[in-house]
Amino acid sequence: MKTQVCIVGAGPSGLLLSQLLHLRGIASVVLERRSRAHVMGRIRAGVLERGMVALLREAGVNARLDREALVHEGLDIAFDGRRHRIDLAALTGGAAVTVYGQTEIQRDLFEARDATGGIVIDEAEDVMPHEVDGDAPYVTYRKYGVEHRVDCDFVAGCDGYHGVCRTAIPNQVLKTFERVYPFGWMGLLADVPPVSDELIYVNSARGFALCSMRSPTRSRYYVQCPLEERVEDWSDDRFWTELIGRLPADAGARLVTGPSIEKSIAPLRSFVAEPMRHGRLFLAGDAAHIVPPTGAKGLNLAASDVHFLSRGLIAYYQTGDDRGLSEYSEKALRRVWKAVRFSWWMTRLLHHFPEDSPFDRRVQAAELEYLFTSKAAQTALAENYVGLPYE
Ligand code: FAS
Ligand code: PHB
Repeated sequence: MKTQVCIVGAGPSGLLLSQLLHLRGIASVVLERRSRAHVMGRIRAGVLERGMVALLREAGVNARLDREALVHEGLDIAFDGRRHRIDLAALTGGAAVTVYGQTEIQRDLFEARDATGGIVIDEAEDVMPHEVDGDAPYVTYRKYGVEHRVDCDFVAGCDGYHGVCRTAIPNQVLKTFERVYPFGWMGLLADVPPVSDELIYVNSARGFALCSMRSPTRSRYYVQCPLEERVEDWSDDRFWTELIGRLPADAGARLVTGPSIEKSIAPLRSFVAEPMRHGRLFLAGDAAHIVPPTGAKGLNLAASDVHFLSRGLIAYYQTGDDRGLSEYSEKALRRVWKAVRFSWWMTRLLHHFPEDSPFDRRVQAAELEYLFTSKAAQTALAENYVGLPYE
């Protein structure tokens, strides 16, 4: 099989890139290791930056989002029995965030690719990029026991943190930067009305909690938990009790509980791989970077990578201009590191770090007090949360 861009991974990065390229007449093949049902079964992000929404609109997959998504102009930070609303819109000249689940984005993108004749091959085993530092890269895979080869001009590694494409960059070229956090997030999804109209981020004496949502009838909650916790040890009742114990009293009193649809524990890490390009291989999304979900940046960084990469590929194929491709890694990483910093800062601000000294805890309390009382501090949080420009 021959194509122009072989995309490894059918997560949001891979499918969005494939759809954007298709709309500009550029052919791609998407190779996905798991089944489509498995990909659709993942519960992940829920908050979209304005840049992500614009890109989904450019990809022509915004119809359901426009009907069903919620627009939030603020969020609450709660600490020490106090709750402060960060007025995102007022502090950023009218910007807001959009609440729409990653699962729905995956559904919309799969449907768009199917409707436009996209080639998305799932359950592709042992996908492996070859000769990415030459002029004729190719990707091999096996399906139903039959070996296949995709010859292409470029390979897009959209295969997430545990993917294979990053390993195609030689060790002497690849530099990685990592911080692993000493706790995880236990998330619960339930068909109950959200406790509040907007998100509530909580730093409580018992640890971090987050009240989020997917719709007016479906809520998403998280509590910080030790890394050694096992989700099977947490009944729904135990989760709800722990969550109520961390929420401000008024929110706890209003919380509507119910049976979980999904419950899982995600570890938290910050990770960046440089460069995001090697020869004719380009990394995008979680394949190149991971952030703790505190700042709601993971999925949104995948969007800005796809924005830069799709423009570089479109310019190359339409005019022969390869500057976008040459500048891709540097441009993407400039925005990645700002989001990595912000996600680290939000995580540091709102979680209990077991190794913290009394001094550290006083500094954290002072940082929250400063945030509650300083418009400059709130503006800094707001402009990062709604999303820094794609520049
Ligand atoms: P993805 O990991 O989504 O997709 C990569 C795809 O490549 C997968 O479908 C995988 O099966 C496939 N793949 C892997 N190896 C392959 C191989 N060798 N061959 C072929 N295919 C291969 N972000 C937020 O903003 N907020 C959140 O609350 C949040 N929660 C998260 C919870 C969890 C448990 C995880 C893991 C991530 C969470 N994220 C969150 C981040 C998440 O949304 C990612 O940023 C987003 O999925 C990135 O999309 P992709 O880059 O497409 O990577
Ligand atoms: C979510 O709704 O899943 C969500 C929202 C905000 C975050 C992380 C996760 O920071």
